[in-house]
Amino acid sequence: MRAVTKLSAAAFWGSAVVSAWAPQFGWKSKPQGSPGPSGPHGPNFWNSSQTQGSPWPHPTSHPWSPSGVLPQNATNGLSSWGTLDHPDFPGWVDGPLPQGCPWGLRQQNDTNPYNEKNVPNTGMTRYYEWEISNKTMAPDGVELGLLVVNGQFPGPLIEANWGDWIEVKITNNLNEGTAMHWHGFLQKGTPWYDGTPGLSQCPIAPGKSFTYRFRAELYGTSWWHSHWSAQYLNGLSGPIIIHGPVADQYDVDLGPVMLTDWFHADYYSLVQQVFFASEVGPIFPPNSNNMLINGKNNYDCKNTNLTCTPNAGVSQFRFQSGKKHLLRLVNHAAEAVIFFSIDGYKLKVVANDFVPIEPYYTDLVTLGVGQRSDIIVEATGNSTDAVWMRMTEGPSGLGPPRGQTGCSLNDGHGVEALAAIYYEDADTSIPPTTSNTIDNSRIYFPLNCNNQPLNLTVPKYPIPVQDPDVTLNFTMSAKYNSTGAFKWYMNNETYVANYNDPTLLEAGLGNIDFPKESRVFDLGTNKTVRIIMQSVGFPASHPMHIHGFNMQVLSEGIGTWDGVSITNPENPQRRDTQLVQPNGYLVIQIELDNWGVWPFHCHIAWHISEGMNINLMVNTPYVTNEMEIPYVMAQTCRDWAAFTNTTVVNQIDSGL
Ligand SMILES: *[C@@H]1O[C@H](CO)[C@@H](O)[C@H](O)[C@H]1NC(C)=O
Ligand SMILES: *[C@@H]1O[C@H](CO)[C@@H](O)[C@H](O)[C@H]1NC(C)=O
Ligand SMILES: *[C@@H]1O[C@H](CO)[C@@H](O)[C@H](O)[C@H]1NC(C)=O
Ligand SMILES: *[C@@H]1O[C@H](CO)[C@@H](O)[C@H](O)[C@H]1NC(C)=O
Ligand SMILES: *[C@@H]1O[C@H](CO)[C@@H](O)[C@H](O)[C@H]1NC(C)=O
Ligand SMILES: *[C@@H]1O[C@H](CO)[C@@H](O)[C@H](O)[C@H]1NC(C)=O
Ligand SMILES: *[C@@H]1O[C@H](CO)[C@@H](O)[C@H](O)[C@H]1NC(C)=O
Ligand SMILES: *[C@@H]1O[C@H](CO)[C@@H](O)[C@H](O)[C@H]1NC(C)=O
Ligand SMILES: *[C@@H]1O[C@H](CO)[C@@H](O)[C@H](O)[C@H]1NC(C)=O
Ligand SMILES: *[C@@H]1O[C@H](CO)[C@@H](O)[C@H](O)[C@H]1NC(C)=O
Ligand SMILES: *[C@@H]1O[C@H](CO)[C@@H](O)[C@H](O)[C@H]1NC(C)=O
Ligand SMILES: *[C@@H]1O[C@H](CO)[C@@H](O)[C@H](O)[C@H]1NC(C)=O
Ligand SMILES: [Cu+2]
Repeated sequence: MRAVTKLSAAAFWGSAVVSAWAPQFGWKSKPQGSPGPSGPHGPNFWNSSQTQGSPWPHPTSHPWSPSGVLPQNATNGLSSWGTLDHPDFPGWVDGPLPQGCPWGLRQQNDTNPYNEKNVPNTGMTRYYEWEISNKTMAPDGVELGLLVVNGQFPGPLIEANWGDWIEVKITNNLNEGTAMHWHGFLQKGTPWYDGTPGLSQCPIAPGKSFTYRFRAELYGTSWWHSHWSAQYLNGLSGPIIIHGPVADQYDVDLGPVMLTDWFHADYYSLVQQVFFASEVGPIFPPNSNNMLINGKNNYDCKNTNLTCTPNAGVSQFRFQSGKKHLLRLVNHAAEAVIFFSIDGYKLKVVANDFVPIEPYYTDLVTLGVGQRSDIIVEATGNSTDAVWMRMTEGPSGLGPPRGQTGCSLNDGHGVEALAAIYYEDADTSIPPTTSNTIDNSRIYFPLNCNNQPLNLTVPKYPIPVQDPDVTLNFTMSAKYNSTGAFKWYMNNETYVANYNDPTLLEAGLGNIDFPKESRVFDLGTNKTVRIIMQSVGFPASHPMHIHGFNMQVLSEGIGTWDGVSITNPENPQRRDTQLVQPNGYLVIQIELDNWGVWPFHCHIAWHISEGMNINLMVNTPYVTNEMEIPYVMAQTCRDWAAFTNTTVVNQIDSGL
């Protein structure tokens, strides 16, 4: 255990954050401009007047092309994401069917997908075979050992129609465990295929295979990722498209636009840093080094000692003039709140997570980790136009000592990723020349570390708020534990998984007397739960993600809930991930129509590592007496037990 200096919140956050907080909370702030602790980045790295005019890419002595100097297999392995060759997507997989399309006459606004009887019975299964391995790649020119599926980064697409079954056989060729989560899927009747190691299954042991089988009960855009520790941030994530009814016309489906922060380090050493960091060292918090769109970006090689090639290449997309393009935005980051825009263009938001909404226009989409937005963009330019797609996490939340702070942590070198959008007659050998149309003040901490206002987001299929059967209150807080590791707590307790003894499988055996670090909340036969969350002390925003459900988002804001206000009570926003604002509150409600044991956790990789998770046990009599767990789950545990008989697993974090 490394020794650390324990610091007050004010010292930890530095003067800038304290100043930012002073107005709301009356904290004593140091005067602006007083010398702060010297962080890992130089002073003034984020200064709006300088940054807005900064040349792109970083100045180099030779001309560059968006397609870059590295071949695709060096940056992204066997993936074709981010290249102009990448195909557009059809309205659904397979040709025309008797009723025209696989979901018949069902529309977004007249079919309740949470009632299984309404989900189309397509009779189809989509099969995938995946091999997970360890490959050296350089997504932004910096060489790194990536953990990837079938040699691809970002990982392979899962594509299916609403109502299809999906079967993914995974072979683990890493030297450690893994488990794959299908983000946003309800897993009704299949909770053991949810992919949470120590919770819904034993990890897949090295050299072993495991087959997930689950149904596409909802439709839209999502992603899959490893749920073993922070493994996914080294490459184990990829997009999911479930085709379903379209209410808002578009002409071309450009497919997934995967957005992430990027670290030039292996996840294990980053998690070590997370536990023992302080802003004044000796160990600093993991600051992201860069950002990627569909797994690509450039990097200024002078900032690293790792093997690095400048101008590796940025992602490229095609626009057809006059047409409407669907873009499926996914935040697959470890930590970043992501701000997305296209220079000078209006973005029509038509879905958040797996929930189609009444469309609204914006010029800036904000996504917390795990969130998705489907947007439609009309190509209003002329046929030779080229335009930048732009994505940033803004300035670092821990500095600089002077100047503005943002919602995420970074070293200040690669806080933005661009991708080139070319119209049909554009010269694709030269970069676009458009400039940012978003004012920097719109991405600053703390007022912007949140999703679009709830009143903008109205689901197409209305579900009113009911009086809940039970209400749970949680306080979210952070502190060092008694042995000096920084942890997140929900009501003063922190979560730890036992890889060898998954909670769901124990519950299936009727054993529900769990240790407190399993954080199981037995909801019995309650039909609805309201959860009130209050974040205190340490001002971070949290993308809270529920497995097995969409949640109604009743209210959110900075400060404390008044106990009554609900936004759009006749039809509140629903989704599977929602940001809690720094020192804010979030009130959600869930209809408990899905038996199982379901985690509800912060999706920031560090915070879930640090234990920010609770588990809801739903329909306990069914889970303990009637649930029939497939035999294969026990085999996975035997394989894991055999592996851990001979290998000591160094479980550094909560496990998830
Ligand atoms: C990339 O592809 C080229 C040509 O097919 C091949 O020569 C090269 O070895 C590949 N590089 C990697 C890193 O796989
Ligand atoms: C659903 O949307 C369609 C097309 O906008 C509209 O014609 C129909 O009336 C709507 N149905 C319901 C139940 O709102
Ligand atoms: C990946 O490969 C490197 C080099 O062989 C090894 O040190 C590392 O432990 C491997 N990681 C995993 C997760 O298999
Ligand atoms: C590279 O290594 C040198 C020598 O160890 C060190 O002084 C320098 O700070 C390093 N540069 C970066 C960008 O890490
Ligand atoms: C497109 O823009 C270019 C440059 O402004 C102009 O020269 C050209 O005439 C335009 N083409 C069309 C079809 O409007
Ligand atoms: C930002 O840069 C401008 C011009 O370079 C300078 O005048 C100003 O003081 C800087 N602001 C901060 C906060 O450093
Ligand atoms: C929506 O909420 C925002 C902030 O919460 C508020 O500023 C705005 O006035 C609201 N708009 C409507 C139409 O109620
Ligand atoms: C504190 O957290 C660290 C890191 O997860 C863990 O190894 C250690 O056991 C914890 N200490 C206590 C007393 O729980
Ligand atoms: C958590 O600990 C604080 C401080 O000891 C205490 O005031 C609070 O009541 C505790 N909360 C719960 C839910 O136990
Ligand atoms: C509802 O949930 C609460 C809180 O976990 C529990 O105490 C209660 O027994 C449950 N009620 C039923 C009917 O299961
Ligand atoms: C939960 O919080 C709400 C509002 O913050 C409060 O009215 C209620 O009494 C709390 N309930 C419990 C059980 O603590
Ligand atoms: C683990 O080792 C013990 C003692 O050597 C042995 O009895 C047991 O069968 C082993 N378990 C597995 C799953 O290999
Ligand atoms: Cu969090």
